[in-house]
Amino acid sequence: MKAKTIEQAYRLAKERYAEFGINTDAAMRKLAAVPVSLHCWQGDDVGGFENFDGGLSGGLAATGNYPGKARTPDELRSDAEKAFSLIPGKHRFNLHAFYAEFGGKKVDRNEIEPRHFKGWIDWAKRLGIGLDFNPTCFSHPKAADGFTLSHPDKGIRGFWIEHCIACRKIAASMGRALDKTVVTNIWIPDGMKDIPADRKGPRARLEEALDAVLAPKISPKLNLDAVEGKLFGIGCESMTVGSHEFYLGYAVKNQILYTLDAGHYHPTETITDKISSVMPFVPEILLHVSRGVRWDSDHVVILNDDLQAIGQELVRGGYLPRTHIGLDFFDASINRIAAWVIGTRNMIKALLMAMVEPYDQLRKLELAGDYTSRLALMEEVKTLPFGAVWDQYCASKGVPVGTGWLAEVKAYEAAVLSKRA
Ligand code: RNT
Ligand code: ZN
Repeated sequence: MKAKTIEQAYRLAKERYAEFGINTDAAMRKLAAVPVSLHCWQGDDVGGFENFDGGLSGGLAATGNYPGKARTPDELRSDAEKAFSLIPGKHRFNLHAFYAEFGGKKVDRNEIEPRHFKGWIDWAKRLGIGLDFNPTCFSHPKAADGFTLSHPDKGIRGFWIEHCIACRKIAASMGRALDKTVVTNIWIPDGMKDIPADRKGPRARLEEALDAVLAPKISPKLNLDAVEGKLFGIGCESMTVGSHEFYLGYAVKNQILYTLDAGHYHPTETITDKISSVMPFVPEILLHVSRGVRWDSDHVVILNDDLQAIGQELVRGGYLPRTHIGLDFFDASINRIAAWVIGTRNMIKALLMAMVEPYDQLRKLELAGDYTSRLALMEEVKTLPFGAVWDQYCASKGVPVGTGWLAEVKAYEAAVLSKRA
């Protein structure tokens, strides 16, 4: 698109929004300060770099065999950098523990140290971005029977406790090195395929294990802890130990972060209504913005009603300062860099849409009981010239406008990805 066209369209859009009392320039400034954490695992189908032979477990599945997935940390960093260059604004990168670099040695999960992430920290420093972190409690022989922190065997439980503590310490060292707080998110796959006899025991063990994991005190300036619940996973259909009620209770009691993954609820349930419901009771939240489709909780994020509603809740409620926005999807059937770019640009778009919404007017109408006008205005807003504001935002941040980014991804695919065996 021509620079002049973008500018002219924006000028008209700006006037149109001004009629509703909206300052689009101010909205774009506000948007630029909101980071989104790109999840490393979209780049290699949740593979990691450890080479345990078991493959992906924990009820996770990345389907598809699109060529060119990252096979090494350097490839993953290069791919992520390509994605960052096509996304407006300054963002973050979210690592899982099994993306450590051991220099050919075998290091088990309970022995990982900050030095195994030096490559990632140096890279993040160079890009000027923050990192986030996750213990990897799956794809490992000691997670093969589907239990980790709630395992009935004390030794295995202890192993995963050590792993999670090691992760919190690594996160703290990342936070210190980058001078940017890291969020460490604990998700475990523990659960039962068939109807359990004992639901109480595993949850009691999980609570005790989490207490042990969180026992070492770490400055909240360096690391924040989050817990992520789930309804079910493949092979874990009848009971998930870390259910929502369990973790919400745990997060409230211990004043840690609660993670809302958009794909972790019943199919007709969204996280929209949950944000304002949990915010009074937890210090901050972490979002795993995702898209559930039937059994899968991890399709690439699109600009659908659910995503727009998440953006609206965060902006309307003034929750952005207490929200860490992370993404969580993995699609191996399309170009993986494109998946990152599409999902992240959509997340940012949804935030901008919410920032140019005439929320004050909507709320006034609502308080006055004029639901007729509220509905009329909500519908009108849907066809305001938002695209022109978004295009202007991309142009102002020096990234391709429209689908201009796609040509760059295709060129990178031809030059780099297609050369990967
Ligand atoms: C799994 C959780 C979890 C994972 C990542 C890889 O259902 O959503 O967040 O997707 O940790
Ligand atoms: Zn998640």
